[in-house]
Amino acid sequence: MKLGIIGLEQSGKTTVFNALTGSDKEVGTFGKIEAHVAIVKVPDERIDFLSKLYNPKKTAYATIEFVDIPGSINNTSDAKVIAASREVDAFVFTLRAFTNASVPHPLDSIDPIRDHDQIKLGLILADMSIADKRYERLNKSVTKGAGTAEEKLEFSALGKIMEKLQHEKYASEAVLTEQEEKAIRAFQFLTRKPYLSLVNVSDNALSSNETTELVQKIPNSMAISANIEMEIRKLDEKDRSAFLSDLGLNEPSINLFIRKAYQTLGLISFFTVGEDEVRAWTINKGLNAQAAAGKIHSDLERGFIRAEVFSFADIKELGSEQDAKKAGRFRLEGKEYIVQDGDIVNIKFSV
Ligand SMILES: Nc1nc2c(ncn2[C@@H]2O[C@H](COP(=O)(O)OP(=O)(O)O)[C@@H](O)[C@H]2O)c(=O)[nH]1
Ligand SMILES: [Mg+2]
Repeated sequence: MKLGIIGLEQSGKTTVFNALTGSDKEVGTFGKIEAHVAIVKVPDERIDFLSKLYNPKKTAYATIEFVDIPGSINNTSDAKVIAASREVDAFVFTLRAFTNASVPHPLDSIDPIRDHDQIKLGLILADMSIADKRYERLNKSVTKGAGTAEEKLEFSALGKIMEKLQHEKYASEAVLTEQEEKAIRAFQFLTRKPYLSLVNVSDNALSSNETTELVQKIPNSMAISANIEMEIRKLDEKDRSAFLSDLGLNEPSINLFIRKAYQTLGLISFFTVGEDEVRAWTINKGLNAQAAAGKIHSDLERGFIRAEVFSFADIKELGSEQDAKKAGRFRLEGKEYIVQDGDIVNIKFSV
């Protein structure tokens, strides 16, 4: 899973990147075009618990790759910025709400809703330029009865997408058949990618009424103070808890953000456990047991027999696999079983 951090210049993208990844990249580098990339562990208390219980040689958390995409996404986006944006699976929009007299805003005023619209417009324009060109070319062949079956699918899909984009709507609103979806996948339309917004507020505005109202107006958003989060990330464990409780927080907002990202992207985690390894696996919600087994290894998918399943909640409540079994909380599931968030899975297979 690759998440691209995008937004206007000086909105705090690099600060957010540092907070998320524990990096120490220079901030305030207006106009520098260099993307930063880092892979981070997804904090998960369930893995902490299982690791203590099984005491394995190795503990592996799920990971997310973050890309700090510099420059602005707006009506004059740089081609490099757009190209980098096509490569990610989903977006984090960084919206500036913090005031800081020494940091100029490219549009000279603080207005996160306007900035959200700017980003949206930038993404729509980038998609339009691609869709438009291809649509016009296909229009010449397909409407004359020429063109392959594949091109006809592409043409009908692009027609539906253009219709949305022209009305300043996202391509994701176009309802496509599975085949149409396949036919246009290679275009990597920006406005078909999921996204969520971080409203970057001043240090003292995290829980103000104004912030609460703002977050309600912006879809899929939450407030953070990127500056504070970056500082929190730098502290060691002990100082961190003290600092957080001073701020009246239970945990860094960044953890909350990652859970929200999972929700927005429709992702869940299942676990494999044992003496060798306790590990989290990330899958799309709705995947069946056989397909999920394939995430671990293709042999497990090919030779799938059954899945032995506990729920994390049962193991936590009852303390061990034996006790969960005694309580009748052990399940044998077939290949069509839809894997649930928090399932602890052991795949039986034969190849
Ligand atoms: N006061 C305040 N300043 C911030 C915050 N986040 C970023 N900044 C400042 O805004 C400037 C631009 O930040 P940067 O992360 O480089 O923005 P980018 O251009 O979007 O990557 C830097 O001087 C940061 O220190 C914040 O939460 N509060
Ligand atoms: Mg930057």
